[in-house]
Amino acid sequence: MLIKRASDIASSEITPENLYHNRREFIKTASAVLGIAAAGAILPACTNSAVSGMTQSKPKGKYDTDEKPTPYEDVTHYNNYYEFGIDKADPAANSGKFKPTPWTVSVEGMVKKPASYSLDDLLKGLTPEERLYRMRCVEAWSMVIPWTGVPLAALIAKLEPTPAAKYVEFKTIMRPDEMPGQRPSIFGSGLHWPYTEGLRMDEAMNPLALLVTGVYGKPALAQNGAPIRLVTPWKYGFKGVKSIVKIRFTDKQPLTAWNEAAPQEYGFFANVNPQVDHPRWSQASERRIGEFYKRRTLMFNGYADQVAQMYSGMDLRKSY
Ligand SMILES: Nc1nc2c(c(=O)[nH]1)N[C@H]1C(S)=C(S)[C@@H](COP(=O)(O)O)O[C@H]1N2
Ligand SMILES: [Mo]
Repeated sequence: MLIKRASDIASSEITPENLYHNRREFIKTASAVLGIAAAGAILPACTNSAVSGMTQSKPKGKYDTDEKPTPYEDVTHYNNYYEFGIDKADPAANSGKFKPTPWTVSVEGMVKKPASYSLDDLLKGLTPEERLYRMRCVEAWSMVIPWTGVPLAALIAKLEPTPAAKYVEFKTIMRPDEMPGQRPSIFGSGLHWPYTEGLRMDEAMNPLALLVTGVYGKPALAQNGAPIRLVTPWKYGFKGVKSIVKIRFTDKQPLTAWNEAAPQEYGFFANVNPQVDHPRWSQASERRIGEFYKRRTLMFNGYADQVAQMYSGMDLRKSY
């Protein structure tokens, strides 16, 4: 079921000229894996591969899935992180100069403890929780990733937003010297930097919202968003903003990077919803990385019991 037709979107709005150098590879990959004719538009893409790797041996967390983790090699070599380039291999290949330490996070806006925190100070007193989450990316590929991190709710409780705060906004670091994708270039991604994401306060307080510092029990690598990134497993992958340096509490819905770049395609909520298609492809099924047959996509990525009540009374076709 289409909520918006592809023809409603002027391709000039969503397809920066400069993306064409990668268009052939995009089309090859997208049409091979999805069976569609990719239109050369920008996609917040993840990718597909079948490489064997480590298995998970951590104690089971409260919300862990029983599904088999995606190999470490895939989790760390097939990434989406446009600051390092728009190909899936770019983040691993181009992040060698990136330094995740020292790290400072600025907490701003409607909050009782605004300050510039070192990462250690920011996370001081919070309980690390190890969980295995399924992450679903927007173009019907999915991975199962054993993340390590702290619940976002615990950090928010510690920072004490004021009652006026209705949303929390996150921003990625600006470091054009270390992040080639942030430099002015005809090969740019079409996104405006810094990468921005946001959650409504109740979403941010949901126990599934995680600030990730590790992957497979090791510190997260640059390509996975080191030293700290967001993971919201009931939402599409692009909500998971990487290398966060700014957390701002606000009463207005933040303008997020993908929503700004292609509003008809990427909404603020981005909840996984098999009934609401992306304008250019179905979101009813997905291909787990390393698997051949597609699976039926579950409402809220299988986490409806934990998150559905937050959206009761909302029209999820409009609030996509
Ligand atoms: N700063 C920043 N964060 C980002 C992105 C990005 O380009 N820049 N890509 C998003 C998208 S589209 C996805 S699918 C996930 C991918 O996370 P992973 O590479 O750890 O699987 O990161 C998200 N976070
Ligand atoms: Mo994505």
